[in-house]
Amino acid sequence: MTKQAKWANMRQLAGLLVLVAVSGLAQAEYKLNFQQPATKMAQNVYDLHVWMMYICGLIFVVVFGVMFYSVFNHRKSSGRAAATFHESTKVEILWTIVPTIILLLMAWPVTVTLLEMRDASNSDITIKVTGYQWKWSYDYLKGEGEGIKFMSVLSTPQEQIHNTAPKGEHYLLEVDNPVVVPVGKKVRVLTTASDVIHAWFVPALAIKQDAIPGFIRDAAFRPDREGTFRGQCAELCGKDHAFMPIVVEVVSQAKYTAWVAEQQKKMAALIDDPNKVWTLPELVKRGEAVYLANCVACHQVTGKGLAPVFPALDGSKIATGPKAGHLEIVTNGKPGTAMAAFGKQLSDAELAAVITYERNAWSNKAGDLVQPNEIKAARK
Ligand SMILES: [Cu+2]
Repeated sequence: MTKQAKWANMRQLAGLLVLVAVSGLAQAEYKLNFQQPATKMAQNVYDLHVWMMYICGLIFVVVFGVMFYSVFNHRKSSGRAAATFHESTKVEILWTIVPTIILLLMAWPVTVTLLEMRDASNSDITIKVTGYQWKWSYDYLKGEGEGIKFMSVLSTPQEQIHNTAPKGEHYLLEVDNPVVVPVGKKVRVLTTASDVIHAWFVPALAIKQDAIPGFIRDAAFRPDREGTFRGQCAELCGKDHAFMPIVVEVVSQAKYTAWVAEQQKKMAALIDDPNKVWTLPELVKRGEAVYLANCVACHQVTGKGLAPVFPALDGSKIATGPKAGHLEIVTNGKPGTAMAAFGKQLSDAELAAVITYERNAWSNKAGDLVQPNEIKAARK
């Protein structure tokens, strides 16, 4: 390549880079900083971040200032000869002490904040957060709202995900059932998981806590303003890691009390009469809803699955074979695969409904049904 051609190439490349940078700026509403904090702790974290940026900025300016000054003023063409000094005790002491002081200036406020963050004692409300592939469940264990329990699943429509509809404002950051907490109250969250490691991460509350199967970790926050705060799972947890967002709604005390009453009514209505004998259409209808909330991510709406990892249910040996085998795999999962043990997540009626649905949906025509009491008996 000639020198000229090389230059032309370089110019083209530079032009392209500028274009990419400018279009990026124009496209995204540029957010350079953290989310607005919603707790005192989040404010502390925010301030620490700013403090660190000042220190780093100062170091940057001083180091590069000295470097460029030296490069320019001590250049060969102005007739400077190289100095030949070494082993200066003064300099060595200085370059040990100065960084130590800088590190202390950074470490001290960080340690204070971290210690405060770890304090989850004397909470008003305790919520257990369980990560599943790929959704969250919330159990209100203590305080106002005790006993409330629900699953929180991504509510972004499939059409938006598959680009057949324009994307909404809170694309992939919206759920069917948000966590609701009252403003000004200390909330302790206990995190755990039922399959793999997840992490409960809500930036505006300054919480990022791993949810580990077999372990309970805790964190706490006291929201100081009302609002809706969004987060995501922050631990790579499998195929739909990006599809298990977190939404926390901070409301006034009065609204919270109303929400608790409403939830408790809903929970009471959800308790199925254990002696009820269900009909096939009833089970299929309920089962479809359970399927859409729990199974669709892997086995797909069409029941065709995603080969080779997620097997098809449409026409499958298990979904059209003997009931016992079907019941076993849905309730206890299949070790070593992504198939979870739904016995831990769903009620007897939900399991009966979803199994009945799978046996009678698509081209499956088993024609039989599973009653909740059969699930109950199989659980023992
Ligand atoms: Cu996850």
